[in-house]
Amino acid sequence: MPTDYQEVNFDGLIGPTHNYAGLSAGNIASLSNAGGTSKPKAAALQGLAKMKTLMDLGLKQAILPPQQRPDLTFLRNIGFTGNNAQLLAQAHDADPTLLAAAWSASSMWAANAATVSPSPDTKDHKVHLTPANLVSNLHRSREHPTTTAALRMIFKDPTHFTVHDPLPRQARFADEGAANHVRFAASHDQPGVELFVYGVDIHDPANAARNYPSRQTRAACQALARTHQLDPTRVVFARQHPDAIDAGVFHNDVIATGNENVFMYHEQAFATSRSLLTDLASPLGQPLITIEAQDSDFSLQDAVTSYLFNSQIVTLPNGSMALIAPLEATENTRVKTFIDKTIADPSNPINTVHYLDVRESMRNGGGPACLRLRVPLSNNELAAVHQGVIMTNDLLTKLTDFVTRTYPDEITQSDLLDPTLAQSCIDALDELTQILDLPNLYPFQQ
Ligand code: SUG
Repeated sequence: MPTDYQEVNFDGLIGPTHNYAGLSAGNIASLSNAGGTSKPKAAALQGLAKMKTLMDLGLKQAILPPQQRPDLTFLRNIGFTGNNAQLLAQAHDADPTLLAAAWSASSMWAANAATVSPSPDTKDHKVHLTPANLVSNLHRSREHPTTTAALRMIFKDPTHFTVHDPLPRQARFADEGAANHVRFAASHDQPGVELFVYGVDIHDPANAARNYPSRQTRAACQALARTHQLDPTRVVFARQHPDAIDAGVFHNDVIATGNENVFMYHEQAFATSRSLLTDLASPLGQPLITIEAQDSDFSLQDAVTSYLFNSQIVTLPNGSMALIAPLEATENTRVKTFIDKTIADPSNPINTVHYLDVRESMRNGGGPACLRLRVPLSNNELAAVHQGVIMTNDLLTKLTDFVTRTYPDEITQSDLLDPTLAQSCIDALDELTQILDLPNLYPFQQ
């Protein structure tokens, strides 16, 4: 099925400071693995292996760089002082979660980097990208400046791309990026219908989640639809079910996903599932192919532990679709049965499943789909992207060597006090910007 249009997956390269600090309320994996020993080298190699799997399936793959961590400027901004050893020790003594926030490698979850509207959907026919402000969590709220800088270097050509400023950095506009956004279309090159999912609406505070924070606001979704110049008749806003958030569904991509005309979700994902399907299908001009998991198939808890809905659904060059699922999905018999049934069912185009080991990321609540930002691009647009981040076998070899040489094998929470580790992580990033040809990306290079 040759086409001059494709979805390109930009995966976050897992950074050398990947660690388990329990920083994300409402993210059960993050909380339950807090204080564990992480394996940054293995983590990054798992991420690269995932990219290779997608390339080997004939798909276009690209990469987003990690952030400058530890973020010592942040620690100085909040009043810690001295040489780097003293700075880290002071932060730890005041509040270990502040120290951990400075070290977090959370930018690996590229689905939270930005929201993307491709050119068939926008009034000016440009690709619009808005970096997410991620204000709901301290450690993530530090990502947007470098994310914005990186996206502006990668999507530099103004004839094809607009990289907006992040939305106002305030709770009312809390935005977590593409993790709460699904685009449907008859095929990637056709005008789409964009679904924006939120957990909070200040004008409708009833029925909010009670146990865990809701991260995405309706106001943020509406602002994105406006700035991206979307046709209002082809935009749908839906609210997450509060019970889902309270079961650990901190982003919609933990409970629902879609690709082209396929929509896979759990029946308890949304506050209004039934009308949602009609709302999406009518502007699309054709019914969606729905794959609904009912509570009798498996529970919200099963969805959260297995991360099935954080699979990527990808369109293969032959037009069929594949599910790129986390290995954890095989460990729950109810979920595995559901996958087997879905693959065997001729009424949907998903014919194959690939189970990937991204366990290091999964232990912080990030599955295959969290690790990537989808950017549907025409061949012309793809040619205008900064080519240093487009994955090739040569770049994969270079990055594998780079990670193997420069990343620590393990990090425990006490390692976050080590100024030598801090320096070696930052030195590694200097080399990375040469490999990706992104000079002066990081604050320490300016
Ligand atoms: O924001 N975990 C991330 C996981 C993000 C997953 N992304 C998507 N679902 N798209 C988060 O909660 C944990 C960090 C720690 O605890 O060390 C963390 O930030």
